[in-house]
Amino acid sequence: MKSTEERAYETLTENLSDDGIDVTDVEDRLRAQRVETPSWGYADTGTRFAVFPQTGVPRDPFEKMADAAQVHGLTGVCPSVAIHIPWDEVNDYGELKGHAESLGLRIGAVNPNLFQEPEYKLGSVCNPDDAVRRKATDHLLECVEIAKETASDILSLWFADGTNYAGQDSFTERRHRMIEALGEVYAAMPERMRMLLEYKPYEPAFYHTDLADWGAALTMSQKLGERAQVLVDLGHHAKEVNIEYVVALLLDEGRLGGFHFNNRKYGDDDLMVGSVNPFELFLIYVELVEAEERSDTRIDYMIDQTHNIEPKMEAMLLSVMNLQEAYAKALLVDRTALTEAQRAGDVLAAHRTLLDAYATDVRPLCARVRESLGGAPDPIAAFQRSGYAEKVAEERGAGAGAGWN
Ligand code: RM4
Ligand code: MN
Ligand code: MN
Repeated sequence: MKSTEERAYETLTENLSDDGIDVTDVEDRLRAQRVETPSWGYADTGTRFAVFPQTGVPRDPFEKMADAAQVHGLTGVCPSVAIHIPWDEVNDYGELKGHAESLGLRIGAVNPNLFQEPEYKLGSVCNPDDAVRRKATDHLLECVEIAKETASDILSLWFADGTNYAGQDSFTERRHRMIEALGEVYAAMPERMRMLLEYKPYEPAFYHTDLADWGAALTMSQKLGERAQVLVDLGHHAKEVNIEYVVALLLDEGRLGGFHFNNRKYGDDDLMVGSVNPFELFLIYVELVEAEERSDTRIDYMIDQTHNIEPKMEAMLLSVMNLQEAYAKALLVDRTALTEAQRAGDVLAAHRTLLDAYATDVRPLCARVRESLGGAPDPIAAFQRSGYAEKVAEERGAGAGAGWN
C-alpha cells in the first residue's frame, strides 16, 4: 500500500504533467536552489525593547555553524552561512572555515558591523569626522581580509548612516564621503569578490538615511563598478512598496546581487519568511524565475531574520521550506499562456495564470526534493524527533546573544 505522501506526490505530478509541465526539470531546479542562513539567526536576537533568551543557543561562531549544518542536513539547500563581524569574530578564521567545511558548509557573505560603537553616533563612512570614517573604512578592509581567509566572495554592506534632524549634515557631502570610502574598499577586493549594497528607508536614522532606497543603492553601485550590486531586504521598504517591481527593475539593470529574506507587517520586523505575505514572496520569485531563464545573473539568496519569541531552529527550517514552496510555485507558472494573455491585453487571463500556479499545493513535490537531497520530507518534525535541541540545551545551557544584549 502506498503511503499518503506517495499518493499525494503521484497525484500532483500526474496533474502537472497533464498540464504540460516538465516535472523533472522543476525538480532539478528545486534541487539547485540555494539559501544562505545567517549566523545571527541562530543566536539570541530581539527588538529594541527586549531579548528573550532561549536555552541551547550557540555560544560562539563554531556552534552557530553546527546549528546551520542541521538546517542544511534537513533541507539540503543551505550549504553556506553568512557571518557578521565582530559578532562572529574569532582568532583564527582559517579554523572557522575548516570547521564549517568539516560540517559540509562554507562561509557565505561577510557582513561588517558599523553601527554599535560610540564613534558611529553620527555615522560610519558618512561621518563628518575624518578619523571615524578612517576607522569605518579600516573595518571594511578588515572584512575583505576575513573574506579572503574564509574563501568567501561576498562583502555584504548595510549602513546605519543617516541623520535625525533637518540641517544636521549635508546630504551631498555625506554621499561623497561614502563614495570615497567604498571606492577604496572596492579597489581592495579581489577579482572574484562582489560588494552588495543594502538599502533601508529609516531606523536607526529617523530623518534621512544615506542609502535609503533602491535608487540610492543602484546609483552607488554604478559609481563603484560592475562587482557592486544591490541587495534587497524584504523588510527594508516603506509600506505598500511594490517589491516585485523593484526586483524586476534591478534584474533588468543587471544589478540585483542579493536578497535578505524575511517578512514584515509594519517595519523591519525580521519575521519568518512568508509568514505575513506569502503571495508577495511568490510574485518576487515569478520575477526571479523569469530572469533565471534570461541570463546567468548570480544572485545570492540569504535569510536575514531575528527570532525573538519563536524557536530558532524551527523558524529557520520553516523559512527555508517557505522559500522552496515559493520557488516551486513560480516554476509552475505557464509562461507561454502568461505572455499570450499579456500581449492580447487579457487582464483576467494573465492574472489567473499566476493564481493557478500560486494555488497549487506543491508541498509533496518539495518534500520529495528534500528527500532526494538527503534531507527530510518534513524537516521540522524530523528536527523535533532528532533530540538535537535537548542535546544542545544540555551542553550549552543559556547560550549567548549575537550582540543585541
Ligand atoms: C539591518 C540589516 C542588515 C543586518 C542588520 C543586523 O537592519 O537588515 O542586513 O545585518 O540589520
Ligand atoms: Mn538585512
Ligand atoms: Mn534589517
